[in-house]
Amino acid sequence: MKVNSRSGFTLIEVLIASVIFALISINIAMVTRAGSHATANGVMHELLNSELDLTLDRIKLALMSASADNVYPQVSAPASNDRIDFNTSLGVQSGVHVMGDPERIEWSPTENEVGRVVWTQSLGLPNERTIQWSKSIPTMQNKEIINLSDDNANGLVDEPGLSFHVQHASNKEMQVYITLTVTKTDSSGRPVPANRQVNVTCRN
Ligand SMILES: [Ca+2]
Ligand SMILES: [Ca+2]
Repeated sequence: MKVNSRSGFTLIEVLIASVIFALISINIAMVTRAGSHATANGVMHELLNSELDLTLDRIKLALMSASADNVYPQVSAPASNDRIDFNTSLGVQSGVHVMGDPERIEWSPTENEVGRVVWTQSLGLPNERTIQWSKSIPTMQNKEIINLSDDNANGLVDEPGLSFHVQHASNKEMQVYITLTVTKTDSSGRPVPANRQVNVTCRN
């Protein structure tokens, strides 16, 4: 009669099983953590692009009805400005153009390293009000530093995080170019910038 000399597991087998179990657990934890980081960063990129699009859309919409003769300052590339003042054209009454109250869109500093984009309606008047459009705008444009050079090769020198410059077309139309960088922090605490330039034609 054959007798099975083995009963249960040997110590070596138990140790090997424990090591394999530990390695599998570590791998699962790493994959899970990488997955949650990827998810968090994906959400952060969505928010970053949404804020960039929404802020640029608001600026474009405001400047679309601005009267070209009432836009200040009118600086051309490679110069730019972090503020633009304008009046919107409300229409014509008895042959005369009726202008809206003065407005301003500008970069405004905060206590942190990033600033805000704010729109001021009825500038300097008793009914003046200021509305924030974005709060994640760095001092300088992405990959740009103050050194009298165009570091990010966009035709502008030392341009701020929100910058405006104008271009006069041959048909005398005036276009305002808006260049914007928005920055958010990813799940590792690293700042991630996104930038875009759009332009809008102002009314003559
Ligand atoms: Ca530049
Ligand atoms: Ca520079």
